[in-house]
Amino acid sequence: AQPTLAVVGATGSVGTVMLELLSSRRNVWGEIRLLASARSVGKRLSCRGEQLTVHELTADAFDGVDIAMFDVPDTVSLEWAPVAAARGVTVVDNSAAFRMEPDVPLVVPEVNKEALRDRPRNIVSNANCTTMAMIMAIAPLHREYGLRELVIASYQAASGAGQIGVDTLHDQLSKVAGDRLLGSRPGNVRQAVGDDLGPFSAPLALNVVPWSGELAALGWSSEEMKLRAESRKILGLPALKVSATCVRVPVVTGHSIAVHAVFGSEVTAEGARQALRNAPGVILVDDPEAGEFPMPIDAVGTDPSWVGRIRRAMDDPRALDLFVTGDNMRKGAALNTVQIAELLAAE
Ligand code: 2RA
Repeated sequence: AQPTLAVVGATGSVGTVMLELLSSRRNVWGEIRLLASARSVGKRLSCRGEQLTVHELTADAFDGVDIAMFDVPDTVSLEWAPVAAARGVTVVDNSAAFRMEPDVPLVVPEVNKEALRDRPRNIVSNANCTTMAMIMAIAPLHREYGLRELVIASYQAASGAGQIGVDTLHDQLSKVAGDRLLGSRPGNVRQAVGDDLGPFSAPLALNVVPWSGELAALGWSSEEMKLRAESRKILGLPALKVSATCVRVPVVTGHSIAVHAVFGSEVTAEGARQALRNAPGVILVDDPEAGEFPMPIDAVGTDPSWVGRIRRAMDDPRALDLFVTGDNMRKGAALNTVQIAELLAAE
């Protein structure tokens, strides 16, 4: 019999993409059960061409479920993933709640699917969307040249902060549209945008905001710390040097990352391109003269990480500079979760 899948957080923005993917990918599932908080109960959502009713997230709702994909806040995952796991459900969790637990694998199928084998808590974690886009490009280069260090700047889209992030960006854009003096005098963009900053710490329209997540140790943001810790865990490089600066930009969907990667052996730009051409889940877009480079407006709605602007560093023959863009809602969240669930289903 085909396995039963639960989607926990089915009404959220990532949940919505999960249902789209379940409808468009090869169908490996028997029943698909949609679960969410009490306020969404009774909503009808379309999946695989059928209308499914959303049920309340309760312990009994996991009866008969084989695999559950969770996209809920960390606190909800912390409470409910162990409840499901204790009932024999294998949980694939997209929150940060379990990612760094030593007995929970953090899996990107194209990079470390062997980590799936060892899951004593019946929980598997999905990486942060920024880590995900970057790691797809970096893992094949690591296999080729042996990674030593990453220096990264991210350009993160509003949808990484949820639908509220997208709504806030569009509201702000309509407030600033048409006034050509905005952005050429101190404070006038703040004034036009007003006090409603939504999930961001400053106006996002006509601006970039060098902050994402919460304050962590020594002035680093939680997002920057996640990039470091998750890259180390996924690549199995516990001493990898990682310095990240995470920045929110006025883009709807598509996280981009500028990467300076230092390796153990000498690199060439063409060797790197060849490694990336052969890598699953990666698309090479690297013809700057023709205006071809990775950008969110092109990568949105697609599955792979788009990689380009590949250069050997001018001052270090063992370092590459490159630019990556990936759809943070798909591979960055829903798609990777679905891919892991499909691997579990095949077991
Ligand atoms: C963000 N990576 O972009 C975080 C969470 N999805 O805000």
